[in-house]
Amino acid sequence: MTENKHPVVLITGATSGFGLATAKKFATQGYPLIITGRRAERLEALKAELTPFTKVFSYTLDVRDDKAVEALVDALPAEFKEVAILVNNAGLALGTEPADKASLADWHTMIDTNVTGLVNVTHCFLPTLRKQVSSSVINLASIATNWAYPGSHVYGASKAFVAQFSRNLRSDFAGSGIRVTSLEPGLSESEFSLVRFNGDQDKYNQIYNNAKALQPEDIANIIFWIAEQPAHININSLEVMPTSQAWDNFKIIKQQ
Ligand code: NDP
Ligand code: 8X3
Repeated sequence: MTENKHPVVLITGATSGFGLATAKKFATQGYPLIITGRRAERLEALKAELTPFTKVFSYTLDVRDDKAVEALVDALPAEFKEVAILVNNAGLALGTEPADKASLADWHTMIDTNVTGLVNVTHCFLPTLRKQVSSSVINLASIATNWAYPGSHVYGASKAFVAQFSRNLRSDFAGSGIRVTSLEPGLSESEFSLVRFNGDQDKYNQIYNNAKALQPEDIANIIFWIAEQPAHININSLEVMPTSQAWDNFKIIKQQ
């Protein structure tokens, strides 16, 4: 087996948006890549696109399925086993209705994906990450981690879990080689809001047209920058918004 020149990167949710752009970023810099997601055809197309740049192993994976995540660990070919950079990116929001109008099934799907899925993958790869001289776990949280807004309820709460889980991992691994980051982006253009709005393109356009939202490549560059920091530096959390976005005032609902 030939030695890898760069650490092995595992990206969940590499079929779209941030994950896809991050795969391209690391691939063009020569990092061996494990790309995962549920949509097999997209993974195969991405693998074909990136193979001229680096070694790519693609694996169809639903992060909610803990047994499938365990199977990925066993399925990795020798040159992909030493995962040193884990990008826990797979995630989604469903709906923007107020909590009492939201679907319980959607709440479960968000918790199963954003919380349980992220925990499944992290738990499976911690032993490998621990073995590396230096390794990184970069978790995709959100501005919804830190700021409340109407319709965020379970989505924001699931991302608050991601941020606190990241801090707690830092506590467990302080002084070890494992670094952990909670990356907290704001308005970003990807399939995220189409998924959230159940495919409603008009609703999507109302928000994104002329908003100059962050692009997946912006987030990929930030993820790459975090991973490339010298081993003694841990970026604990990083919140990023497009320049066009800022906080609104607290609202006051007048009472009679
Ligand atoms: P996209 O919808 O473009 O991409 C989401 C990715 O997650 C897809 O590759 C999808 O792949 C994957 N995914 C979803 N569910 C599962 C699952 N059960 N198992 C495996 N993979 C899954 O959205 P973004 O790229 O924008 O979002 C990426 C992450 O960033 C998410 O965690 C999101 O919450 C977070 N985020 C997004 C922001 C935004 O405004 N866009 C801002 C802040 C954070 P597939 O369907 O093939 O499984
Ligand atoms: C996605 C950003 O503002 O839609 O996490 O919650 S937001």
